[in-house]
Amino acid sequence: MNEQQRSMLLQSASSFPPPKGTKLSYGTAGFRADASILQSTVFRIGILAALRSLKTGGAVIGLMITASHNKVSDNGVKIADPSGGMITQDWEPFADCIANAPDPESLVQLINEFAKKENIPLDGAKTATVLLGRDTRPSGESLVKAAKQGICSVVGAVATDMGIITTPQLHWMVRARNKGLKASELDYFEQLSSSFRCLIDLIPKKSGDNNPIGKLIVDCANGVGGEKLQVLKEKLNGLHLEIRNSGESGILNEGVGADYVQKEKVAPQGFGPADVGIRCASLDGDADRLVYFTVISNGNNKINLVDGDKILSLFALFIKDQLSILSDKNEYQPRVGVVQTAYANGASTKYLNQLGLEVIFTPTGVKYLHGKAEEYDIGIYFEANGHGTILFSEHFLNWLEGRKNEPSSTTKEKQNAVKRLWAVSKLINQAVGDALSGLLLVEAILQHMGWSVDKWNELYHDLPSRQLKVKVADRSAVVTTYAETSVEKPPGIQEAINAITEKYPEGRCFVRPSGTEDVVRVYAEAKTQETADEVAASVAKLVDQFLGFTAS
Ligand code: G16
Repeated sequence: MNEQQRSMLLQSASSFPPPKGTKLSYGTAGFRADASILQSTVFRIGILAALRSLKTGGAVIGLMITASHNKVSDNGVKIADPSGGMITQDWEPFADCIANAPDPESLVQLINEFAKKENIPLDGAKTATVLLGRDTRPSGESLVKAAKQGICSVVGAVATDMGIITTPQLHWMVRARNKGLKASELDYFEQLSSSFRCLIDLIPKKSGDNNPIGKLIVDCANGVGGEKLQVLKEKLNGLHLEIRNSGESGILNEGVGADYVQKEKVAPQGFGPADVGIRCASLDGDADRLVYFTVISNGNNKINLVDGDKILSLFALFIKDQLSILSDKNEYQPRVGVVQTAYANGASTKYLNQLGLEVIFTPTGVKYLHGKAEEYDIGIYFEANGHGTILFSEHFLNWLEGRKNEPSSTTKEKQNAVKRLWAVSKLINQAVGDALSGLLLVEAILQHMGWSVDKWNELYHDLPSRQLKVKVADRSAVVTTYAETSVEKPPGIQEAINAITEKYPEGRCFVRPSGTEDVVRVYAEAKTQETADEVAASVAKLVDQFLGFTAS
């Protein structure tokens, strides 16, 4: 590192002292904490983003300021790699180190050592480019400024602020920029709307039957999704859409949004008896999660939840149907893989297995699921919380392209299946789970099938489940294994969990530390709702006994 670089870093770092007495770590989806303590972390991650760009030969890197589903007073920062996916996990320890460096001198020393080890040129000969985005949190503006200062304290680095956008839009733009494709926000909307229209146009229409599945109402969590969905709505006339909780009044993620709806299994604010029988969906605060639901009549705000597992099942079924139209014994058979986590409802896994699909499990976090899904020709991944997408390999897309140009000897049905799969690959975000593109794909498939939300929900019946959060003294004391289905530490807790669950028919339960909130999560399934609640409550008590503030 030359003297100019060193003094630039030292000078700017002196304006961003780290918070005292707090140790931050790069969690499930980046750093998250109360926004008031994040200035220094975001500044330092700005530096990291610029280094990552230099390391990858000047490729565009994304930096998103968001705390997604967390409460409005929180914020966070995460990095998108040149592929548009999450930053390589190899860099997470460095992120932790620089976030916690106690003073500018030690920060610069860490950067210098890392740059040497990774052969990152810090002489200004190369340009680094970082795209910035933020969600609607009030703290976002000043955190973006901190990120820009971090980026610009690396010689030759340029920050481009994309303003308020959804997290998946930023990931999409990074991927598109690095592939030399059209990458503006307008291009994003154009790609989604044109591929959606293509799927709708391929549905054999019965006369006078324009959108047989009726209206959709979308809860936008009082976040960024409302404004963006409005843009899509204006571009699409095949979609009968009503937007609610778009943020004019109401607080981000408070009593609204995908996380609330999925965890509490109740209707979000602004929904009620008048909505019974209507298909409803919910996004989260930065529009990377999607769940569907219907309001139950006289149900005291209760809902029928159609979660990420059901979205996954619908997508898998559709893809499988299209592939079977194309299938030819002597031809290439694409490998389809389905990726879930321990939160996947047992009934969904059984259903997917029955479809003949290969189901793989990873720990929680898109960074794990995405990587696994990439190993397939078509990798479909979803978390039960509504975070997921479908990935298509280059190899598969090339094959599809070849089929597109096949002579007219192939049947119309086959030609249409090719066009449908091609349109899905354009519609569904290839960089990360995206509630807006996921929603359009769900709507297109339901219209294609002529299915109501109830018919879709009947694909299988969820095993009753319950999720709880437990506040503990130190959540990092919980260490899990086997894709988070078993606890290694503290010793003895897994045996105690087993002793509880084996008392209940079809009982299953696991605990894991959250990577986005300061809690330990408990998930339980059992034959009835009552027993699932019982298992969850007993295990939550156990977690408190082992790890709670009063535990010795
Ligand atoms: C993030 C991750 C998801 C994960 C969720 C909850 O979602 O992207 O993969 O499922 O956090 O993680 P945890 O249980 O560790 O708190 P989001 O929507 O908050 O970005």
